[in-house]
Amino acid sequence: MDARRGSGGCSGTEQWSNSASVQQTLSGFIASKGVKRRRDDDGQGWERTIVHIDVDCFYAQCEELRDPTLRGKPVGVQQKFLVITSNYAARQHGLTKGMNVKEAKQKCPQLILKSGENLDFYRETSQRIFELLCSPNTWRPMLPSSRTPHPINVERLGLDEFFIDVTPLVTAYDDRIEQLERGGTPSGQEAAELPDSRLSSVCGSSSVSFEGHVYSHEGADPSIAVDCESAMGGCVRRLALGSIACGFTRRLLVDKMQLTTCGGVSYNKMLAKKVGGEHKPNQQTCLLPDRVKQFMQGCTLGSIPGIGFATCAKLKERGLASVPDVLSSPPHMIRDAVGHDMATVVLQLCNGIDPTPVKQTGPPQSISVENSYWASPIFGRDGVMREITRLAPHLIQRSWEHTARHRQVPQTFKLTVRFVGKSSRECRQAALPPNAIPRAPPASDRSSAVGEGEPQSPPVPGALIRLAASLLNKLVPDTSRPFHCNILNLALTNFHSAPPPPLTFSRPQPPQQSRAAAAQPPCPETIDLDTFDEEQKQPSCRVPDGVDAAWFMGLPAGIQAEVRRQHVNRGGGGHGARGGGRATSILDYVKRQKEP
Ligand code: TTP
Ligand code: MG
Repeated sequence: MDARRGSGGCSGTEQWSNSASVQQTLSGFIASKGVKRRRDDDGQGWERTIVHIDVDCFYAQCEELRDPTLRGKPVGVQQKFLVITSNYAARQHGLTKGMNVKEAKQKCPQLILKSGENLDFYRETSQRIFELLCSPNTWRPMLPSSRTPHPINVERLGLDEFFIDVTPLVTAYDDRIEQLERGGTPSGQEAAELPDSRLSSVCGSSSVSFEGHVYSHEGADPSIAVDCESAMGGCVRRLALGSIACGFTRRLLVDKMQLTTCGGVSYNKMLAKKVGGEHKPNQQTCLLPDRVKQFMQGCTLGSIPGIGFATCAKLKERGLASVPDVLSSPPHMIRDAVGHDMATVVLQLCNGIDPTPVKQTGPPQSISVENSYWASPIFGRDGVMREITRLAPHLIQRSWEHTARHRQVPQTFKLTVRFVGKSSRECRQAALPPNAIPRAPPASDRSSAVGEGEPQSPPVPGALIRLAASLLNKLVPDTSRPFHCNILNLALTNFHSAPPPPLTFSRPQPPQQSRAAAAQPPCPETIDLDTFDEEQKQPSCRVPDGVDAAWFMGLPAGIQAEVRRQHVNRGGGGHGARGGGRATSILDYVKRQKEP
């Protein structure tokens, strides 16, 4: 079986119209129109529509992206002596996540193993998915044509999971559908305005179409559907619309990134995440309110996101090992086990309630590189410093990427080690001295990431090494004490806004350039700001004629001063090249920012 085309799956070529086989049509859902708009949900939080996306065998799919000849073959990703994940071709042979290499090879002798020690490509792929999901352009085709795009919050969890709050999208559909319902069955013209022709079947009919699986409604059950819709204030229909949004998202990831995913749809994050794992790989599942109790009863406590290992252990000590155990116990017993606040969370989650919002993920708070040395721990100060020197280029590379993407620079360096024989990690941190992280070379010169192909390792400044050595001294003040450590982590934190990059300008373009080329910013020639005198660096409110004021005021003071000077030299605005050479091109460049 081709694992990529399971029931409810999506491929790059699948269209809305031919996915009928993966739909669940629950007849009678909206028969009772008089009550379907009621928003009374007994505190269950049915108002929202949340989609959870989990990339199938993420690292293995990344390896297939890197080397498409791997597709269809069994591929495992190895870290140390473990196969941390494998593609579904390999899982058919009985491989599981975290299996040791020896056993994996016994189960699947033809297994192709790729090293998963360097996470750079996985991180980059994750970031590309995230940026795709955050782009307003992504959601525009899904909105009814009369709507302007709403902000859709996307929260990243780890590298391959994403929560998407599609409520604004669903509300836009829902309002449009209601509007159409008030006017009766939509005419062909009105129906065409809805982005998916299937949505028109929602309007004025007695059924709701879902994409993918609907938990425990396989085969449809109209009577339950009617009860469910009448009691649940439109939630069923919103989730049906959410299932279509989920399918849209998953197809997009196949089309744009050649990645298959699993999707979960429900009215909160916990339920969406949990139900998404019901049908794997490359499928999606929706959980309706009427099946939440049944769904939760089947969950182990430890599998519920939000109930951690320590909480599970404390509950287990009191004989509470499952959701039914918790729900049938007096609340004071849960409070005694885990304290008041955690007991509230546990009871809510076991009842399928999760009010936590989908928080838009911002730039990372810290970046780090880490290695573990379980088989052969690092010995002594020299060993640690050798490893620091080996890892530091990776950290610098990631710092460059962070700065390029988020325009932020780190202020603090943190060194973390785990000593052999100790159960926890220890860390020390200090402010980064100037020049501890070298300035990134131009993008074209650093296209080869560390660890990929022939690496161009960033230089490691002595200032960074000296700082790491002083932090190591604080961690191990007794220089004569021998020690081993099995985890080493270097991190950069405390990001501040980066100063604007030095502006680059070009000489005037040759007249024969194409229109397309003319629209691009010209090819750079660096201006040395230090050649400007201090007086000229002072900002001024005067903006030369023909230059966009907001854009101009965002330029460094030295550039502003130089542009003004040229403007004055030209007598206040002509296009003649009076000063000649570089100075003339600055004004021309600035003016070109306004031209179409
Ligand atoms: P998962 O989403 O748990 O696993 P997966 O994406 O490989 O497989 P699927 O979702 O289809 O079940 O984890 C995402 C990635 O995280 C995974 O590809 C490899 C990495 N990972 C580890 O580094 N260590 C681990 O113990 C696990 C489980 C995953
Ligand atoms: Mg995954």
